[in-house]
Order: sequence, then C-alpha cells, then structure tokens
Amino acid sequence: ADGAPWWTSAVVYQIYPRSFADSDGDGIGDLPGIVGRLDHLARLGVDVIWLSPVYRSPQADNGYDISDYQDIDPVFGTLDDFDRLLEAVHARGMRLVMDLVVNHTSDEHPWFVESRSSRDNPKRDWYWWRDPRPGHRAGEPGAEPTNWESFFSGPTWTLDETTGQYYLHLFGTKQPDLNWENPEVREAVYSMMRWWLDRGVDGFRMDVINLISKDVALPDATATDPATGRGDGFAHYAHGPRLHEFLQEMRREVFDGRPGMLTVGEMPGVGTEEALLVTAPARRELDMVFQFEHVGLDHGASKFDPQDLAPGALADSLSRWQETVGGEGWNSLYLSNHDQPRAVSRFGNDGAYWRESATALATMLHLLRGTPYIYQGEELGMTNGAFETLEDFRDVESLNFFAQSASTGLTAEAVLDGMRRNGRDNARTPVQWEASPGAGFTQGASWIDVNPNHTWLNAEAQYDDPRSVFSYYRRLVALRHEREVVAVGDYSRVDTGNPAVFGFRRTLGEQTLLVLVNLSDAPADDAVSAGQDGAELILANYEDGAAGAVLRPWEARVFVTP
Ligand code: ISL
Repeated sequence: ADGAPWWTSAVVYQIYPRSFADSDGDGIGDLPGIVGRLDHLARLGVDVIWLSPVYRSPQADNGYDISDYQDIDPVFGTLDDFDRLLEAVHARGMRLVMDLVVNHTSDEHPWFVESRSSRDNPKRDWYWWRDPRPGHRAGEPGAEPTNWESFFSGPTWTLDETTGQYYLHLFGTKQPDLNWENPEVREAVYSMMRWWLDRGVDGFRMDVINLISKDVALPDATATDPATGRGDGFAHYAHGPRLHEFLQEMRREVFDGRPGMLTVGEMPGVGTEEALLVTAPARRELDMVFQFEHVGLDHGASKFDPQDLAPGALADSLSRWQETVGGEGWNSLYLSNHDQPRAVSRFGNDGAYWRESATALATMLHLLRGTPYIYQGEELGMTNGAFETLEDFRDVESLNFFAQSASTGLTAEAVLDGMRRNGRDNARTPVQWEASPGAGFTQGASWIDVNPNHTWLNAEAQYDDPRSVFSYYRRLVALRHEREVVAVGDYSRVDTGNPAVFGFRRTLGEQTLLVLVNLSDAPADDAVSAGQDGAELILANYEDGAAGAVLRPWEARVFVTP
C-alpha cells in the first residue's frame, strides 16, 4: 500500500534451527540444513525468515544463552555457512531477521567471566551483583537479595563463591542479566547489532526486550508462595522507567539510515497501553511487538496447570488488541512459536477436526490487521509431541519445574500432564518433511523424538494436495500480497450472535473483507447471514465452499465486497 511500511504486507516464518533440518546426521538441525530447505519457504511464499539463535552458546536454553554474539555455534555451522544462508535467502527475494538476546548472556560469555572475577573488575557493573540480604549468611535459603521467582523456577539470584555476592538471572542460572543502566553495555550491544546489519541481516527479533530496564531499587515481591517463600517480581523488573529511552536510543544508534529493516520486540506481560507506546511509529521505538495475552488465557496457577478456554475467549482477546493497538500502532500476529504448544492442539481440535481447525485458526490469524508469523511446521498442521515419560522431555523450563514441583505438593503425574499440554518441547519436535524414519529431518538420532504422526503428517504428502493445510497457508500468504485490504484495511468486529463464531471486517476505501470463523466443534446456525448479500466468497476451508447458512465445525469463510 502507498506509504505503508513494507512489513504490513509481509508474512514472517520462524525457524528454530535445532529442529528444522539436519544436514550432517548429528541429530541437530543446522545452517546447511536450512539452505537445503529454502525451496519449501519459497513455495509457501513467505517474505521474511526469523532465525532463532545460532550464536556460540553452551545451549543451556537452546541458544538463548549466548557466549559469543559474533560467531556461530559449531552445532549449527560456521560464519561462512551463515553467509551462504543469507545469500541464498536474499537470492530468493526474502529477508533474514536474527534473534537478539541481550537481556542476558551466557555465564560463559567473556563479559561475565570477567565480571565475576573480582569485585573491582572493570566489567563488574555490566551485570547485577548484590550482597546477601542483610542479617543473612551468604548461601542460606532466603539470603537472596530479592524474593523473586525466576521464569525457570527457583530464585533469580545465584551466589558466586569467588566474591561472596549474588548475580541476577531472571531465567536460568546460566543466563545472567546484563545491566543496561551501564552505558558501556548499551554501546557494546549496539555495536554488535551494527556488525550483523553490516553483514547483511535485515533486522532483529528482540528477546524479552521489555525486561532490559528494571527498577534499580530491586524491591521485593509483596505476595509470595508459602511453599517457596518467593513471588512474582514482574512489576519491578519489566517495563522499567528507562525502557522507552533505551529503545529510542537503540533505534537512533543502530537503525538510523538503514531503511527496510524489521524490529519486533518480544514482550511477555505487556499491556495494550505499553505496546501502543512502543509501536506508535512517531515515537521511533520498534515496528511491532509480540504480546502474550492470548497465549496466557489457558494458564492456571502456572502454565503447567492448563485450563480449558471459554468459548470466545481467544477472539475477545485478539479483537481487543486489534482495537487498541492495531490502528495507530501495529500488532504481530501469532498463535505459536518455539515457546508455545502447537496451535492446532491448543486452540483447535487435532483429532476429529485436525485439518479444519488448523485452517480455521490460520484464516483468523492471517486476515487480522498486523504482521502474521508462521512457526515452522504450523503450515503443515503439526501437532503437540507424544511425550510419555520424563525422559522424553528436553526443555530446561519443564525439567526445572518438574524438579521443584516435588516440594510444592503437586503429583508427578499432574505435572507431567501439564508438560504434555503446555510444555515448550511440543513446539520443538523436528519438522516433518517426509514419512521415512527421521521424517527427512535427520539421518541420525534426533536430539528430541520425532512425532510418530510424521508417517502421514508431513510436507511431502501435502505439497501437491490442493486440500492440504500447506496449500491453504499458501493461499493465505498470497492473499496478503494480492489484496491491499488484507495488508492495511481497518479492523472492526462483527457481532455474530454466537461467542464461538469470530466475525470481523477489514475495510479499505470502498472495499470490505468479511471473515467468519467457527472456532468450535459445534455447528453454528445463522452465523453466515451477516455476510452474504452481494458479497463474493474468495476463500473457504471446506471443499464445497459456502454451502448454506450453517457454519460447520471449524468452518471459515471469507467474503469480499464489491
Ligand atoms: O515460555 C514462556 C512461557 O512460560 C516464557 O516464560 C518465556 O520464557 C518468555 O516468553 C521469554 O522467552 C524468550 O526468552 C527466554 C527463552 O527461553 C525463550 O525461548 C525466548 O523466546 C530466555 O531467553
């Protein structure tokens, strides 16, 4: 659209390299593996690849713990492999966006190794070091400088014996938080970012970027869990007083004079007001953010205590973000990524209505206002993993939670059930390319089990099938390229009289797109009458198109006028 940024009509595809394609048979995906599968992305028609971290890393959190920002981890390849990938991506007219993990580093990063070496090391202040709580002996339970619970269970502080002080880590013990208050830290990060842009990358997805500014007083959480004595410190370590200042500074220092870039900030717990501030173009912060409201709807006491969603809850949440952020600001649209269970298993019905619900959810997501993200395998309708025992899981978040749950009174079976439903490993089983053992992902032994359903659910089986989930995703991606109304049309909700049926309109000038999606297993009467007068059906996910006024289970129809 005239004057609209390029990414309004773009679709982004996320690659989690560990699980995408393994070229050397070590059971772990790698960069040459990605190059070998780029035709898949070209066929799908996506515009941008977001590559999850491939930097040098001890892999304590699968690369979200970086020990060298300017090198590639040997499990993924070399810098030369990276340059070849970038060239191949550009040759196909796509862009490549790197993952930027700068709230924390690995404890094996030279910056941290120096910082921990002595209290007066010049890099001491690059991280958050604090004395034990007054009146407590270093190392005893409760001596941590704050009572915060970390994202990966346990305290957010670990004692370093060398200097008798604690360091802050909002995630795992091997992921110490950088101190963004120190201008040297910020300059080091910006110069590393410029180095990648100079190499040719097209922007960054910024990991937990809303956590870089903290309340420097580091206040305790007020509510605590009696079982652990710890609580949620989010109010003190997220959206701190200098967040917007840091983002604006980064924009000036890194992105000024470089058009065509993409910046997307991952912001767990962000609300609509803050998201609008970050994405309103005039404020010059980020292009868009990942918000978490809709992926928290089914969380109970924790994410491992999943609850069933009320009908309409998903649509209500997404609709509210459309109305509050999507006009002046901009939304990222996603249902899955490497941290979330598979969308079709979580929000759809991966049994009786597998194909219908995968395509219904996709219709909803891709026709909202914002930039859609496809997570690898979602375009095939990949489902949650088949994890039987504890030994089948790999993720540090799940394993730490399981270890801690023994002391919090939950039964092992209940926790395992939660991990099966909501654990991050669900998203991390290998991409299913073929029916063969190893699913075309690897010739070796995969680092995490391939889903047994790859025998029928795989890319090869879907490419030439016009009814496949893959073919449907192709049409959705193409629609955004072909129709301006999809890219930049205004959003308004349509009341369908049935909470399970999500209806919305997109309008641009005289043109209107009407989207009706039944997000349930039950047929919905009369849901269609709203849209039929004079409108042309341009997309539907049941073979016989628009038959009658009843929307069948997980049926989606898209009309355009005039
Ligand atoms: O996965 C989550 C839901 O429980 C979040 O807590 C997640 O850890 C959070 O969204 C931050 O995610 C990002 O940073 C983490 C990393 O483990 C995730 O993979 C990454 O996407 C720490 O770098």
